[in-house]
Formats: sequence, C-alpha cells, structure tokens
Amino acid sequence: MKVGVIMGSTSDWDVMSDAAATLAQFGVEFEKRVVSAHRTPDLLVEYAKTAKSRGLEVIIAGAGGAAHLPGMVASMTALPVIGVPVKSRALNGLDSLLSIVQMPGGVPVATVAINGAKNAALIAVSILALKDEALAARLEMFRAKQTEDVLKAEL
Ligand code: RP5
Repeated sequence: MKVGVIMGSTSDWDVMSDAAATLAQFGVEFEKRVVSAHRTPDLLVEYAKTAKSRGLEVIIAGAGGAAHLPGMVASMTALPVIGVPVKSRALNGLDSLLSIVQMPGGVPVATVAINGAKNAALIAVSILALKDEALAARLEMFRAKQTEDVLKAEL
C-alpha cells in the first residue's frame, strides 16, 4: 500500500471515504483504518513508527474536535502527513481545523479544508506522481477534464 488513510473514529468515514474514492479513481493502492489518538494511543505509535518500513509513502489522517491524530502521526514519521479536519457537531470543524493546522515549526502537517478529504487524496496523488509517469498523466487528464467541464458548462 502506498497511502495510509486513517481517521479517529468510524464516524469520520462519511468524510474520509471521499479520500478513499479519489485514490481508487486514480488507481492508487491504499489502506484504511481507524486509529484514535485518544482511544488507541498505542496503536497510533505503532502505526506511525512502522508506516515507512511497511511501504507507505503518504499518510492522510482525518479527525474531528480535539484532532490530535495528524500531528501526533507527523511527530513520529518523516513521511508526508496530510491532515483532514472533520466537521464537528459543536464548533462546525473550526476546532478540528485549528487543532490540525497549528503545528510547531519542524513538524509539518499539510492541512486541507474542513471535510477536504478529496483534496487530501489529490495532494497524495501529486506527491506519488513525481516518480510515477503514468499516474502523473492521469492527474494531468483529470485536471484538463475539470477545466474543460467548467468551460463548457451551461446555466
Ligand atoms: C474524534 O472525535 C474523531 O476523529 C471524531 O471526529 C470525533 C467524534 O468521534 P466519535 O465520538 O463519533 O467516535 O476523535
């Protein structure tokens, strides 16, 4: 598997499935599982520390509320970590966003928009495409079609 898609709870899957669907659309191999920073901290450590040796190249981590998963994963691996703030019930995801984006210098998490799982997958694709010409071609086609669809849109 090239991409690890992890999330803090099964309740995040509605959002995080967009990342899985996008990766599948591009033919990128990925694994998906729940890894909770607070409910399964030992699993979080094991997952982050073994990610590279297991062959992962990018990790997409989604969480809501006190969203510590992406940052804690980033603290234990130098792989690129893309954080997805999941919209929360109480604060509409602003808590998730700030929890993920405000990392200390030296431990980055590339953070997308609230519920931006699709874009997280597209960033993962563009990272992998740097050394995969066929994937790069599929990404170029995707972008060209997107532009074409807008240009020919009729209202
Ligand atoms: C976070 O708390 C999860 O990432 C989820 O977004 C949020 C709520 O989790 P549940 O109470 O629905 O399991 O850890």
